[in-house]
Amino acid sequence: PQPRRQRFYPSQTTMTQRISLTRYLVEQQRVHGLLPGDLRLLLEVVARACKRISQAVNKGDLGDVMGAATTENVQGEIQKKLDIIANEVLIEANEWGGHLAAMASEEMEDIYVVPNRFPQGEYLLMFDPLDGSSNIDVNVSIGTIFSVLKKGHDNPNAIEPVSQQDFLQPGSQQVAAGYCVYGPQTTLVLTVGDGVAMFTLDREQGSFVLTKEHVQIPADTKEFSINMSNMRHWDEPVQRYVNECLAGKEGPRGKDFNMRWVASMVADVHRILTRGGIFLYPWDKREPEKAGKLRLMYEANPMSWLVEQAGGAATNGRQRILDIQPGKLHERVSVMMGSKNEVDRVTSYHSTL
Ligand code: AHM
Ligand code: MG
Repeated sequence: PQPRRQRFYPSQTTMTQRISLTRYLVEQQRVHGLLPGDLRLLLEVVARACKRISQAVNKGDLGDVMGAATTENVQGEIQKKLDIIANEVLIEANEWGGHLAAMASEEMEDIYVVPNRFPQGEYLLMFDPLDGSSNIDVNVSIGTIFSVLKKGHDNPNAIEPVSQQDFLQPGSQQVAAGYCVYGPQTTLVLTVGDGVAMFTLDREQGSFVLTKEHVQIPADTKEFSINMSNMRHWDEPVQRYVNECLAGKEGPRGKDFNMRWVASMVADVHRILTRGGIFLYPWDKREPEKAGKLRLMYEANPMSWLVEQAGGAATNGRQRILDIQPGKLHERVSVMMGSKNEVDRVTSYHSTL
């Protein structure tokens, strides 16, 4: 493999050598040819929107941003005010730049086609504007997740107007994916297919600064992340996997495991990208027709690509998530992702049934 490029980090260099998100993206475009100009613009605009969302999140009770709205989203969940604000910020920031054909969001039933008064581009942007909404009012980390596809990837000559059908591409077709976690720090995490990079928001400068590159998830871990209160509803392979973790040193795994559950996928996956671990939100028996809780296209796919780009794995127990052909925009999926050896193990338990 090619030797990795070396970078300077703030701790080793002067402030003037810090690498901004803009510079990182320009280098990806110029040096690696990975990033068409329009895609670079798109990512800068998403980052700018995340800064605005971060500001709103930080205001908390000082702004009119806390608590429930009076509306329900397409999933039948009561929306929080911040869900709506974050959705609007992302749409307003992205609709005029000429880089997008349409957007789709957890908070909107149908796709949002770029209005006629603006030029239309070739990209499709999907997002969960504010993931982990139940944490907003208790001042715990939340985040924005996004995924970028190209319109008509399988039919570049298509001239039909953009439709939901254009979005129904497997995650392996993503051209960029990332999330922004609003925690003790605001951190933007990004992949364009050349590994995973992390950028910390410098509030004084108002810009994202590169703080980690070539992120790698260790293949082994002693930490799992799952909502244990649902244990009795899981199917047998997931019960077996978690029971073996719980059995610790004396059990078949021969080691003690730790458990963490933030109830924000963004925060849980951020921990896994930082120090390893496995995250599971499996199918369960209560609503057997539902494939899982999390949404495939704007939650599982972008997170799966980031995790794979960092050397981890992501499956639904039976199949690589990125290979799933979506049938509808708000499709749900069972999720197991993180340290490769653990994901491989729980996936293998599904095939031995
Ligand atoms: P949301 O998109 O409505 O916020 O729901 C998704 C969230 C994930 O971030 C998190 O992993 C999960 O739901 C938490 O679920 P639970 O309430 O079962 O702990
Ligand atoms: Mg969500």
